[in-house]
Amino acid sequence: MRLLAAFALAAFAAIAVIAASPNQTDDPAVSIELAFPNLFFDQPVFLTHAGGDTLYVVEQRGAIQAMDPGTGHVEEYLNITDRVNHGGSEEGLLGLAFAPGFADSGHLFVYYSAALPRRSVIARFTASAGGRPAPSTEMVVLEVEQPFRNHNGGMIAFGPDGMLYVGLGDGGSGGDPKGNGQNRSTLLGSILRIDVSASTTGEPYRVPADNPFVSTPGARPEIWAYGLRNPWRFSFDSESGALWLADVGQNALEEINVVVRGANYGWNTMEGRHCFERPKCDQSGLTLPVAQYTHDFGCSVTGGYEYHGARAPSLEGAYVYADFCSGRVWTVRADMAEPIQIAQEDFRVSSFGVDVNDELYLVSLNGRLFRFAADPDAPDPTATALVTPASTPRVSDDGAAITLWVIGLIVVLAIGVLCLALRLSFLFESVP
Ligand SMILES: [Ca+2]
Repeated sequence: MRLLAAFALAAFAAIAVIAASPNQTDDPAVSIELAFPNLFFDQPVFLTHAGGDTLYVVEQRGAIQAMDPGTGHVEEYLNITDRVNHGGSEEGLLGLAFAPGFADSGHLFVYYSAALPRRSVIARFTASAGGRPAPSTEMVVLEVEQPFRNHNGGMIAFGPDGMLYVGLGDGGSGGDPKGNGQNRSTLLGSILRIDVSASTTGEPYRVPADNPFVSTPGARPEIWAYGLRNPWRFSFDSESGALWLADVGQNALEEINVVVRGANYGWNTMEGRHCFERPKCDQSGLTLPVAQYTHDFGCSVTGGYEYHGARAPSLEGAYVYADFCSGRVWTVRADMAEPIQIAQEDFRVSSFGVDVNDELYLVSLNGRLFRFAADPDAPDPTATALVTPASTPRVSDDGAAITLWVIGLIVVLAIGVLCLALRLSFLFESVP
């Protein structure tokens, strides 16, 4: 009887050990932390780098702050509040892209809203060697008149091909009343692709000869892709070159798209994968989003980046994006599996941005910068080999499981030996 109780106890101990072993699931175990607890910015809407460690934070009112992430030292890099119109909540200084040859040329490009007339401006500034760009170095590259104050787009980025890509919304109001999304004779509602490598005042940009609509009658040759409502952030994957784009929806659906040359992303024939304001529509020739979510989960998508940082190895290769209103953060992978929610934050994600090492930051409109908390299982970021494929099992979890099993086995054996010793002592005591 006593032996039976001992084995029952041993079995219970073994079950307890199994229950305590780490949960082996595919859910990315990530958390998000404040990156620079002492730093506040004034309505930041973007973050980028210029090929070095310095982070450049774009403030919507019309300023760019340069920050040393090692010391936290911040100084104003450029201030063009005198020409930026921040009248509407979606207007302001919205985009920044350093030229591929910035170290030599000192060229950086910005996207901002201007007034009288209401328009979007893409302009070049030139920094002095190792210094800052003077506001007087501005050279306007492109101006696009804006009929309304909302849906300005605002992202600019250089592709792996060295061309400058520009995101423009449908011109605003609601529902695209002028039909700009499907109209290729306007630059609105499109991603543009222009060559600014040899910009001069007389010829501020060139249209690349391999743009998709250079021979299409009535179409603007700058257009690379169209049918967009309000592309709020796009990015090129630093490894594959894929162009990921988030398109803000009207009243129902938010979209993630992978943009390819010449494609029509559907607005305002469709919102997401559904016909817009009508039960049926002609979907021929339209490219549907690779992911979408309804307004049960948020209200305005903020596009991010395909993750190649060191702090959250389980996210390697996943495209990270968020909702501005709900604070939900998701990932979706290029193999088009369903998105996974990885976090829900209580701040408004105005943008994402990456540093020179491809580490990802979340930019909060309330002035703070966030990032993924360092994974304790991640390789030492100072080591040379940083690649941890997402499919690789986390070694320390397996190690912990094995350790717990060994401890469990030792407990069971010890109890067994104890019982045997007690049983034997009874036998010896009963001998006269
Ligand atoms: Ca669409």
